[in-house]
Amino acid sequence: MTAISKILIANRGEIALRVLRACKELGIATVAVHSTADANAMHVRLADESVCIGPPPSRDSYLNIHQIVAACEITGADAVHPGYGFLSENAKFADILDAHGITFIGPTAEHIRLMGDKITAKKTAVELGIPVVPGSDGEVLPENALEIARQIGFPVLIKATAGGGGRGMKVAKTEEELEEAVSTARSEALAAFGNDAVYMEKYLGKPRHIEVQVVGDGFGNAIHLGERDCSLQRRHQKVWEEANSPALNVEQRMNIGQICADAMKKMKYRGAGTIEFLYENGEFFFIEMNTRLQVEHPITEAITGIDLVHEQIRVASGAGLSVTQDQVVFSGHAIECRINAEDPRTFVPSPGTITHFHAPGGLGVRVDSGVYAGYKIPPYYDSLIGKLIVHGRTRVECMMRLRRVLDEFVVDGIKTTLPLFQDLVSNQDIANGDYDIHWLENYLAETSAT
Ligand code: MV4
Repeated sequence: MTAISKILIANRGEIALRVLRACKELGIATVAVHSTADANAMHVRLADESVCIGPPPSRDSYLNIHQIVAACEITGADAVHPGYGFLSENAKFADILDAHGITFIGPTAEHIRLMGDKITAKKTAVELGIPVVPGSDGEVLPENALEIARQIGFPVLIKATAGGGGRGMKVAKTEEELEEAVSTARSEALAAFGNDAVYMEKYLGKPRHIEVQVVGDGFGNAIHLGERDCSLQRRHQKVWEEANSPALNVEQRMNIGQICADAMKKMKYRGAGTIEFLYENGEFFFIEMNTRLQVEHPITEAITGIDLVHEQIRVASGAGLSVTQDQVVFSGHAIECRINAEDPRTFVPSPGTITHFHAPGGLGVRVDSGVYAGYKIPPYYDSLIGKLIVHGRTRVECMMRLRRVLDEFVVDGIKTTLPLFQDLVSNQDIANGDYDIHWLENYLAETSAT
């Protein structure tokens, strides 16, 4: 056991507040770090101490490992919570903290590396008994591409091994399209990641994106906390997430959950993780694993009552999980809407000053946000300004509550994605839970004013 008494939060915005809240509840002191652009941010005001770590560009502040380590040394922080994004899946950062005797609140550097390389991640998934998308056995070279594609069967998808989040993917529908798809994917991968290695998969046409939440203690105990359906996305940015998935029944949930928990036990995974699947015609296909807390984690918290950040801090200190699988009780349905400072139709960022802000309340409502009336949103960072999480005993009750809550929410002075959710909550396909990963982009195209 390594007792944690002071946590430095290497992040900003709503997730920095989210982590601060967990630390306070656990009686752990907090250090905020911030760029010069974030001196007035809420996470800085709420933390016990704060350190300015550099100018606005992320690479000079929130991604600057040396500045963050220095901030730990100055304040005596004995652990770092990275939140999501920034350094949360940076194995070198985990190694450097380790070398300084500072606890990284996350998995081992080795597990971050393993899952960061998508070919290795997929091979590991196979070894651990997780179902994967049919595809190449490792890297595909241009000279072997046709033979491999014929074995898999068209259409195929070329993916960058260093990729993730949809960057560097190319579909080849026919043999004629293959050569160009492979060469474009390779050059895009090289430009984006400095690594031109690609692999090949059967292309799934209309899948849902369903991900399973896991937590492990690093000693061979691990549990699953059910799934989240994140199919409603635009350009690989999730917009609306729900737990449970409208597509699954209890048996399917417990089945895939158990497969994931068993896999995490085998690898002695430590920390919170998300195993991403494509789901089509009743089958799950592993695509990636994220070795961090995710933006949409609160919907899992809503249906299980388990605080994921508490669990992350516990397992980082060696204290083990607070619950066994048998003690996990799934209750009701939760939906998260991501409130972005963006035009609700074009998604063009809309930074500026928030003139009025009123967060909704009432039973089953949670708002995680780092903004307030009078706050000026800086233009340097991503446009997520808050998350609305609504819980109900059933999906129908959750949707009814969401409709009421959206009417109450006021954010003036900037454009936000709130009007989009007003539309979605009244849509028949959404009411039926009848959507896949392409639904939202098609909807936006069909309902555009022009
Ligand atoms: C796929 C796929 C279809 N078939 N793989 C995109 C992000 C990356 N994590 C994996 N992605 C996809 N992989 C096969 N074999 C379609 C996607 C995909 C997607 C996946 C999840 C959520 C949204 C998506 C949007 C477009 C494409």
